[in-house]
This record gives sequence, structure tokens and C-alpha cells, in this order.
Amino acid sequence: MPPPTPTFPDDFLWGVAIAANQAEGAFDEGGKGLSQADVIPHRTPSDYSDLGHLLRVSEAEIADAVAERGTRGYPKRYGVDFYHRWESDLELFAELGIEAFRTSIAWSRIFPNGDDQQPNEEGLDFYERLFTRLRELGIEPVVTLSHYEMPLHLVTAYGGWEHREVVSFFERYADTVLTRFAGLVDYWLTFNEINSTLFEPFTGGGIIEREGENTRQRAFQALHHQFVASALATKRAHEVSPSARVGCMLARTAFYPATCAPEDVLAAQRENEMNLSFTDVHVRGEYPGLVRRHWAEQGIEVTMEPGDADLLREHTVDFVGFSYYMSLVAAADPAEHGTTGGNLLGGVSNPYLEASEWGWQIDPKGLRYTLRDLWSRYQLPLFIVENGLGAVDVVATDGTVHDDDRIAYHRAHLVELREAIADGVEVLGYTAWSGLDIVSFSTSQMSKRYGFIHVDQDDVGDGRLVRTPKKSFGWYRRVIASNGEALDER
Ligand code: BGP
Repeated sequence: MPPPTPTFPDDFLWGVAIAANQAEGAFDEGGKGLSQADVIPHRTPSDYSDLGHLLRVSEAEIADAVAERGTRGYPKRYGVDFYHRWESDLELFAELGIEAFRTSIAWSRIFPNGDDQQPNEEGLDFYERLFTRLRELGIEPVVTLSHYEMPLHLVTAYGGWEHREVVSFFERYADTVLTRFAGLVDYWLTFNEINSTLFEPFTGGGIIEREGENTRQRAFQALHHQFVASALATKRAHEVSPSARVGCMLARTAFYPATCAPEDVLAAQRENEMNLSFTDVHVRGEYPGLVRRHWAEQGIEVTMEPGDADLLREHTVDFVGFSYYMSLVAAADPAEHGTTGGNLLGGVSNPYLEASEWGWQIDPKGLRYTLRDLWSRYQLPLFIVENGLGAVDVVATDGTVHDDDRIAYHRAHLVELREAIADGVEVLGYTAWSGLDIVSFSTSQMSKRYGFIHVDQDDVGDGRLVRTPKKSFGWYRRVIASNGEALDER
């Protein structure tokens, strides 16, 4: 008797994901203030292994960007014009058959400067129409409160998340949108890839790096304020909307040991524990010992206020959201293992895995490993809110895009996801990155395409923005319609 073929639960949420700062554009319309994303220039990447030089901006560069009122050279100011095209885009997503749509609210559309006393009604109205339409189409909104787009004024006037007062500004913003959209939105995520504040302090925490300052100290102080802000938002969500479920969001990077040498195994374990320390705070409500030891060893002193520890402990999340793109390899002595894989977060190359054109090593089985690991650690529902392949797509002369590599990527990951569910892991859903081609987070390119829908725009913003479903669009539609059974079609 062959074993039963694993299946997806009937209430599994199949979806797609975008982010306001990479898709909406309209950076200065509808009352919106400048966000930190609006000052990140398009740079021709020399290499992709160190994203820092692509995402970090100096005070002088910020001043130049603020002086520049146009969009040219700042791709996240125009995105793919979702702000004006969202109704027709949602029609395409409805045709795809999705049951969940993840996006973020641009904080600076609601509080243009971040410290405003009153919200911008035009911004609230935009999202109310968007979420209402999603409901009408039978699509569950999954909404991120902060996705790399805090108001720039909070960065320049207060120092970003390093400054404690930003917690109260975020609390006001979260209370405003949680209250306004109660009943419309039932799935909330607080901070997108909260661990990014450590490896990309500007986009994650609004921290402008300066010579001679201890960036790691500043990042951990900012992270503490973000954890407190996340707990306050979780508390408020549960107060205003009994049906609301709040999740954290981690850039999960599973680390494998380079060899079975105990030193390498310990190195991988440490990397995994440091990566999971962020979800530990959100789920368990306190900092793990390994982090406190790291602070002591690095001379890092995180200032906490009375009541912070109780807040973190009493307002933990309802589910664990995470992005998964790759796995990494840790070695006690990386020099022994040659160059890094060019991965987003370093480590050494994995000789058993292929890499994307941007050096991200593709590991579908790593997703099953990650799901089992997170489930056994937290016993909370999991939600894969980002997974996808950034690739150079070729548009054929007839305008079609035969993105078989993207189909192969998603199929392989979804098969492993289905195996993890059969292993007993509870997974709420999967919102693929991304529904349509949008501006890349790390490189600000359009040429790093993730979408099931092609968007006619190049790296410098030229193009007609025409949307064209790719081959993967039809494939994913069949997968959704069959609740995953089409994964086995040949
Ligand atoms: C994650 C971000 C997303 C998205 C994705 C792909 O880190 O949460 O915003 O962009 O990565 O990364 P990239 O666009 O840099 O290829």
C-alpha cells in the first residue's frame, strides 16, 4: 500500500506578496511624506555579495535626494505605479485565483513626517479602498506595518529607531491603522525581516552610519525599540479586533555546517541561534542568553525602560511569518572554504547547490528543514510570506515570458512545503514573492524580476508599465485551483 500523497489543508492560503515602497510609486502624492526608501538611489551594482554599498546612504546623499523632487535615479519613488494601477492589478490577481494578498502600508502615507499629531486622511482612504476591494474579491489582506519605509523625518530629525520617542510615533501609527482597518484586515505583520536592522541598519532601522560610531551598538538599541513597538502593536491589535492575528517576520536563513568538524557545527548552531533570536523575542517574550552574552562580549549596552520586559513577555505574536530564499553555510574558519557564495548574508559557498544570477543559493529542501525547525521550536502556526526567484527574464518577440526557471523554483519549494505539512507542521499559507515584477529591495533594479506578471519597465524607469502574465502565472493558477495537486502534473 503506497503511502498517501501529502496534501495541503483546505484552508491553506495561497497568495502573492509585494511591498509599498517597491511597488506603489506616487512617492509624493496623496499627502504622502518622504520615506527612507525614497532617498535610496539606483546604483549600478559592482557586485552583489556586499549589499551594504547598495542600501546605505550618507547624510550628504540624503540631502541631495531631498533636494531632488523628481523620480529619476530613485526607483522606489516610482515603483511600478501600483498606487494608480492597483484596481487592474487586483483583477489580474483575482484571475490568478489567489486567496491572500500581502502588501505593506507606507507609514509616511498615514503620518507624512511620522511625528504628526493627526493622520493623513487621503492615505487612510487609499488603503481602505484597497483592502475593501480585496475583501470583495474574496482575498485575505496580509498587511505589514513597516516594510523598509519609515518617514524620512524620523530618520533625519530623531535618528531613526535608535531614538526611544520613535516608539510612541509608531504606536500612534499602529493604533490608527489597526483601528481603522479592524474587520477588513485580520492578518498583520509588524516589522518586515526585523533582523535586517542588524545587517542593513538604514533600511531596517533608519540608522545613518557615521565614522567612529559603533553601528552594532546602535542597531541593537534600535532593535530593542522595534521589539517594544511590535509588542505595543500586538497588544493594540488584540484590543481593537478580536479576529486579528499578529505575526512577526524574520528573514530566515538556515545555516548548515561546512563540515562535520565540531567547530563548524558549533559555528552553524551559533548563526542559527542568532538568526532565530529575533523570533525568540517575538514568540517567547525575552532575549535569549546567547544574545546577552554577545552584548557583553561586544561591550553593547541596550537601554531598556521599566515595563519593557513585561511588555515583551505579555504581548507575544500569534504566528511566525518569515521569508525564505536560500540557505547558508557556516565555518569556524571561512578562509578554509574559499570564497563566499555571494549570498545576501555571507557564509561560504555550498558546493551542492546552484545559485541564482544574483548569487543566492537555491535550496528547496532547506525550506522543509526550516519549517520543521521553526515548528519544533515554537509550536505556533507558520506563514511563508516571501519565497521566490529573482531572475533575468527573457521577453520573446511575441511578448511572452517562458519563465520555466521560476516555475521549477516554486514547484520544488512547494513540494518540500507539502512534505513539511505531512511531517506535522502547521502552515497558514504561502504568499509568493512576487505577484508582479517590482523594484528589487536590495539592488533597486527592475531586471531582478520575481513576478508571475511581467512589467514593462527597465532599471532606470523607462517603459510603458504594461502588465503581461508570464508562463508561471498559468502554472501557479493551476496549482492554486487544485490546492496543490497540480504540483505533480508533468
Ligand atoms: C526581502 C524583502 C523584500 C524583497 C525580497 C527580495 O528581503 O523583504 O522586500 O525585496 O527580499 O529581495 P530583493 O528584492 O533584494 O531581490
